[in-house]
Amino acid sequence: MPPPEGGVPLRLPEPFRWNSAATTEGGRPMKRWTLSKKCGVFLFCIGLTAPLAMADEDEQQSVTVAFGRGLNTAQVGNIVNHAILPNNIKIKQDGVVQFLVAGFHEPVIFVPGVSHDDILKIANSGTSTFIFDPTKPPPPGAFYFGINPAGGPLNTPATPVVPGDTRSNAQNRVESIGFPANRGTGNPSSPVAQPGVYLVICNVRQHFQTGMFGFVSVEAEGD
Ligand SMILES: [Cu+2]
Repeated sequence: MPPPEGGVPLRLPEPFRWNSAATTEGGRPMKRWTLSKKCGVFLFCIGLTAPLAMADEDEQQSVTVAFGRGLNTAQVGNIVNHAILPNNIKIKQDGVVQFLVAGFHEPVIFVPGVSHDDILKIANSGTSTFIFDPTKPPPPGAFYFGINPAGGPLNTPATPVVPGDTRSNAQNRVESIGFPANRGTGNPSSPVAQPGVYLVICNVRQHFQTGMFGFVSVEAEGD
């Protein structure tokens, strides 16, 4: 049934019927198509802008960070892969940072007040693979001490596809670090994250020395 003169069709028009017989019934079906196209474009635009607006909020509460630039990073001296991206992370208290650890890396995060120079002095005073032994308790000032990338004492073996492929899921993993306003439970438990700037390093000595570090700025909720 055609809509009242000058009115809008009560039924939602079917968007892709413009090539059907209905299009030959005078001009009105064409108007239907035009209207449905406008509706479609409008809804499409809402679809595009709504997630962007929400992402703006989400970025402050959940941030994904590349910890290593690619999976196959076990080669000594491959400084291309000694990267934290982005390396200047902002998050609200109670937020979480997901480090996508790709390769032989170990994230360590220090409380505000521990500086890059403090750690560089320690790093330059030794020569072993790690700055802080991953099989020992966390170093002073550590807010978070990452998972041993060698897979612990069992040294989880790689699952090579081709000879020389050293990838394994002991090295390639997600480490999810919360910055809560209240202490959590568990072992290790989540310590309270006071607002401030937290230094993030890779505990592999050479990686840190070649620039694998960054910062997480934790803002108080409401700021
Ligand atoms: Cu590293």
